[in-house]
Amino acid sequence: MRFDPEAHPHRRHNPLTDAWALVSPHRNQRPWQGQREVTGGENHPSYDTHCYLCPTNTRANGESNPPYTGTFVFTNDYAALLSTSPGGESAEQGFLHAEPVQGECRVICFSPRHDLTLPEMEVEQLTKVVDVWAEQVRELGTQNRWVQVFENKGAVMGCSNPHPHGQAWASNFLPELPFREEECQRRYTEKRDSVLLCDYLIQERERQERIVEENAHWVMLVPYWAIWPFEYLLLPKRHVLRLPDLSSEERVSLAEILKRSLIRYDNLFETSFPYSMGWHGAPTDEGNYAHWQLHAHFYPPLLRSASVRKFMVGYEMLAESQRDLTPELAAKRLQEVSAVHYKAW
Ligand code: H2U
Ligand code: ZN
Repeated sequence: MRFDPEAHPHRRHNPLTDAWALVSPHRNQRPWQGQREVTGGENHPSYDTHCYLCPTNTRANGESNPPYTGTFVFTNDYAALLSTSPGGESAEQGFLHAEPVQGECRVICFSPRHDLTLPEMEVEQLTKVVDVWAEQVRELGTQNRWVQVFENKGAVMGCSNPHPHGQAWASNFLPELPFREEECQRRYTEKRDSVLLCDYLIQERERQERIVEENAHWVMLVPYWAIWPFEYLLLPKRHVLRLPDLSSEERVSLAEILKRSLIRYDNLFETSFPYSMGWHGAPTDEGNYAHWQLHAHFYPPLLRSASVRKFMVGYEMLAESQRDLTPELAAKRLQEVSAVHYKAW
């Protein structure tokens, strides 16, 4: 019998983090009798008096939101990182090792509309979200080494409020995962004198099978090494270090590919598709980061329906990530669904 990656167990390498994932395509027909998430409650009003993100409402710290009409950014009232926290030497006693850190956390409201998720927004409004992401990276990056822009969407992902919003957490250190991406991309460039994710995109564009959306400036694909069932990797077609470096044309084109790709997510199970997404650009200190390529990750937990999710438990927690559905089949399903939102059918 000859090894066939479409049928036989194998491991795939993630060159961006130097991690491995087990793929078990032969298990695809495994029966499921586990938990079903309760969905529903998807029809929200356009304004909610009890929402702490809606315009003019009062937040936990007693402040009122302005009557904003576009995007709105404020400092997280429960910030995980503080700019005023003391610095100094690390505290080290044998195995007990702690390092002081500083930073800042902000909340980014995408629009005044309580009910309008990214895929349902007009490209023009979505471009404003892109602009605010870029602006936060530029602004917070002047004082911090890393600015993590992200969105938690859906209660399944622990999102506390359906009002569409993201966050930016800035820190004076490189967090764990960006640190690994930094090392892998740097090593690749030292060895080959080219950029890891630019070279990866060349190979994916030759093969086409994992590409879900492509336009003038961007490609959305299911990476070969994906660990979440319908994971996306979003890449610019040119070499770009950070969000603020994007031209206005590239920002509109980014809004367009985001809209189409996220509509495909929603259409997959005809539900507002939950995920955690976030941007990885070059660190924002003075170093040379020519080996970096800007990209975004989308990690959605849903697997089989609006109520059946993948859990990263057992083998994943104790050994390594594992999946049954191959990234190729996931890409195929995303390619096959409509790019017109199901609510507009
Ligand atoms: P999620 O994106 O995970 O739902 O988090 C929303 C953030 O909003 C969360 O970090 C903050 C929480 O600390 N928040 C405020 O800053 N003010 C509030 O009045 C409530 C929640
Ligand atoms: Zn709201």
